Amino acid sequence: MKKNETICVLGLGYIGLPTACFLASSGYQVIGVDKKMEKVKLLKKSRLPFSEPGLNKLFKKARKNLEFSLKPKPADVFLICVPTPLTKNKKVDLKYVIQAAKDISKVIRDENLVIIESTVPPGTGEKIVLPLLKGKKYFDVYLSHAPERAIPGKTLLEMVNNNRIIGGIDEHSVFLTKEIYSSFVKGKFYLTDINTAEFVKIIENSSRDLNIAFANELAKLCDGLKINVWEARKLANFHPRVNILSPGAGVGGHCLSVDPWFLVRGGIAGTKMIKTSRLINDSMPYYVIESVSKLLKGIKNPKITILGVAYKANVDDWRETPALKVIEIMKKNKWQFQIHDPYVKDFSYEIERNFQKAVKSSDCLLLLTDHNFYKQLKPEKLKGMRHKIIFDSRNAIDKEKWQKSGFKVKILGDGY
Ligand code: SAJ
Repeated sequence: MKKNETICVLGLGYIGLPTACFLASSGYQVIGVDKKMEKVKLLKKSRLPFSEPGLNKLFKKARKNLEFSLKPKPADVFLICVPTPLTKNKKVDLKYVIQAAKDISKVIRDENLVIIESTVPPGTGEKIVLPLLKGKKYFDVYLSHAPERAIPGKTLLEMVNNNRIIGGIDEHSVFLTKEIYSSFVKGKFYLTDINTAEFVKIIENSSRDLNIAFANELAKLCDGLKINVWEARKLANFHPRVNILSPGAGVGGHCLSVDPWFLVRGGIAGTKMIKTSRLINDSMPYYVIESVSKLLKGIKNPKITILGVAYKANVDDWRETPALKVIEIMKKNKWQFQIHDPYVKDFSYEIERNFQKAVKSSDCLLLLTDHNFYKQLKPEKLKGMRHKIIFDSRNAIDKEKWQKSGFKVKILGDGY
């Protein structure tokens, strides 16, 4: 594939847009496609729809080889980076992938390459996407899956340095795909068939979800045993073959809380362990609220200040954030609440940016996301709270320091 050839990237989200930028800055002509008119308008004006470290600079470098459109145009390569959400019944909803394949089929030509980056259940490429691309036409289509492993907050760095799996419907599909990613990826490439690549992506995320579920189970266990899970975990992790992850208010983001479900009803055996892990992680908002209730005993019409609604530290992404479940339960309990987050924009609820205003007349701070901003708080400087109580679901604060400032402090899993 020569660098002056054209690549059409469908879906300009957290993965699609940086990938389009990397390809354009490596010399490919890139057409970025998104169904959202607002996003396309913004990008045409050279403005970014979300923030990610380094993206501004990369976008500027890539801009001369980048154009934006609402529909795919004829190209040499098509990259599908659209979301794969869950239905209400926790089944994969492939409507965006299917629509992308249909849109591509209108402009595809003989010997074009289609790469699926979206996370999809095994078999999707071969059984669903390929027939849609070919339709009734008899020509050659190359098709592969090249799952992305970059982590939000470090997307650009990891897109370049992570090792990559590429699986294709045939060897030539794999060969062409590797050539394209080689233009900016410094990590190693591991090559396989398309079904295996689809499966590998999902088991990576399921494995992390499973390990977080274990940590969450330990946190719940420790609360009855007067053992601090954070200390216990630290000590256990000194073992050379143990790596226990961190408990928290739940697992958010568009990957870990979604992808494992793609496997739950799969195969002959089904997957009890993966499903149980999902249920444990989804139970954490309830557990957090139960613990906060104990702290609020005797306080009528409590007012809570939520600290952090991003799905994880130091990002503005709130997709599938467990904070939404926490808020839903608080509303059922008829608790009043205010929300503070230094990063998140356009949330489902109002966010108070001014920290002092957000804590004013509050009875309890509920730390859900361990943004650095909260780690650096000085408890002695907090003014105007009605009761000085804090629940920290991420072990972000120094318990002793806050206690010295008169706070009643509970850290998730601290044994009490
Ligand atoms: N979390 C914990 N405890 C931990 C680690 C994470 O509760 O010890 C929570 C976070 O707070 C967050 C959620 O899990 O709510 C997910 O965060 P994350 O940082 O573990 O992962 P993501 O969703 O940002 O990115 C994952 C990554 N997958 C793996 O590490 C196996 C990333 O490499 C993938 O590219 C990404 O999913 C994706 O797009 O699939």
